[in-house]
Amino acid sequence: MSWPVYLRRYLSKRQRGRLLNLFLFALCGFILFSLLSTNSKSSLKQPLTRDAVIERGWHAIPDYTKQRKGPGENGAGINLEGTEREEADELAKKWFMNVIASDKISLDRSIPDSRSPQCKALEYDVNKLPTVSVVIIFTDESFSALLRTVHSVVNRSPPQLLQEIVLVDDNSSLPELGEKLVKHIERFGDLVKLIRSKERLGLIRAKVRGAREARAEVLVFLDSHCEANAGWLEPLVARIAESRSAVVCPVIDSISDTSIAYMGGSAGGIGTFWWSLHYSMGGIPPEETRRRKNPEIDYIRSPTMAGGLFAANREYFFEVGAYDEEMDIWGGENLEISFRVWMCGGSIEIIPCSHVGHIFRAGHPYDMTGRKGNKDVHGTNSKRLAEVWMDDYKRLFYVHRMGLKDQDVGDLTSRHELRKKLQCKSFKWFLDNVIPQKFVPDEDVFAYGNLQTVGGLCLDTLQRLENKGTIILGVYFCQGGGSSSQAFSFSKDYEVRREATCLQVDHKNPGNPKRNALIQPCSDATKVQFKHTKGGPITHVESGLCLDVDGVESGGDVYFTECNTEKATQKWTFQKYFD
Ligand code: LR7
Ligand code: MN
Repeated sequence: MSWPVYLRRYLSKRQRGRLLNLFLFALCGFILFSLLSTNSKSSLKQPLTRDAVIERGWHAIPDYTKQRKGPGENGAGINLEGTEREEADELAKKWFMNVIASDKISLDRSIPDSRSPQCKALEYDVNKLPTVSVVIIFTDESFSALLRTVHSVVNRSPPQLLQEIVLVDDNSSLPELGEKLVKHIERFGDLVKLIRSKERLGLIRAKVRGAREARAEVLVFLDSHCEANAGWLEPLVARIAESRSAVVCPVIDSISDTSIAYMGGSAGGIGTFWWSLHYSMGGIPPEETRRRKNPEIDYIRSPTMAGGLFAANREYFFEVGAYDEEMDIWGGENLEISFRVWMCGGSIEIIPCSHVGHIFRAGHPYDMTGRKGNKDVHGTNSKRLAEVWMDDYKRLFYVHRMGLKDQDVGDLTSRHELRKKLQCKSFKWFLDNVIPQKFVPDEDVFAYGNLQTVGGLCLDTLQRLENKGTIILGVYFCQGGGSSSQAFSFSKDYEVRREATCLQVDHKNPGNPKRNALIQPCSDATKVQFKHTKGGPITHVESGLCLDVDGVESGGDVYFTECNTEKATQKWTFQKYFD
């Protein structure tokens, strides 16, 4: 190295060496310092406090102790009139919600606190709880609904807990979700991050994308049309701090799609499923009621979750397999994560003290077509989950979705490997231990399959919608294999039933020689029982009447009437009998 002449003149060689060392030392220090400071900024070890947000003039959190006035305040709905109403009705065809009403309501509106008094009385040491990344995914969401979700999270989360909100834009095309959105979220500073996807991911991959971006210890997922309620976050995080493998859901309050009114509810049920692999809700089973000492506060073990709103330890979420990223657009991932978490050693729980509102929409305001023009993303996603997680019980899914049996749904190797790596338990274990009340139509029954009488006719729901209440049964030409509208069981409780509906004799017009054969929701309290042996009559125990039919030509409805052993139309045979 050559030193400038004037330095050589005044400093000895040793002094020059010392100066060089000093300079290098300072340089290293400076580099180290800059590295550390940018790092701490991106990992946000110190969450941006609410005071800091307010101080910088970004977002003023309203004082909810003061009464607020304005449309929609205190969770009120908006009733539009005249042309505005007509316009809203027209727009609802596209949005499946009242966007005009939503736009009228403050993004910071007040909503009624839907917690029980016991929940309100709980105290949490937020400085000791882990921090949270809230991931909100959206595609072409209504601007006001999306931002009300963001504002509600900022306004109702303890600043010590909320490290960041990660917005994942799943390739929206609405202009207001472009620059206008960027400008709007500037008021939140570093608290809100926005990720844009250049290609449509679908909600499953979008959630994983957001989760990968998240930095806090706990992940919370929300749909983009929610409102977080008072004290929503603390009990979720506290439960995860207590049990790392607990995947926890708030109670989902409902926000009206027509008026945007916020309607609080209480934790009255658990998540279950249909064999068609749709989500459903059920009552809290008696064993669970016995286990929970404090019904207002204690978590509820739930076999499944609805899908959109939940929290998990971020590392655990990835350890247990995040999501199947080959699932497309919408559907199935909620049951997949539910079965998987339980079978692989974790739990799905509902936390009664945490409430979040969600706008329930009757349709999807976005294109539901998946890759390669797939018009049945729920079906193909569900087949992936059935093949990987349900063992032989997938047969019950195919009863409903025969057409999917030969459908290619892509490679499943990595998901099978995941199940092996985590040494997950069987689906039978899940049924026996997590949801023992679930009726398995071809186990614990005397007989199962279609129920045939003379002339190649089978008992049939005739596609009448049994989930809408009671329907009258009929017959149709037998469909061979397992057609869902012809699948019946003769249960060990002597009921003739389907998944959740049971055969019953119409009690109206008792004088009528032909009484309607109904199918209605089964009841544990009052079981409607029948006598039957192979090739014999289906006899209603209480009335002694027998199942009969006049034929497809005469309308096809079946009925109960006086028993007559001579009549061929009173002889019935199930497809399969078990000993
Ligand atoms: O391609 C898409 N990309 C997206 O980012 C499709 C959707 N999305 C976004 C969308 O903007 C929204 O924020 O994903 C979110 C969920 O879509 P919704 O609101 O149309 O779905 P949903 O509320 O009808 O559906 C429920 O089931 C889904 C099954 O895949 C997901 O799990 C949803 O998160 C889930 N929502 C809830 O569970 C909310 C509570 C419902 C109850 C009870
Ligand atoms: Mn939703």
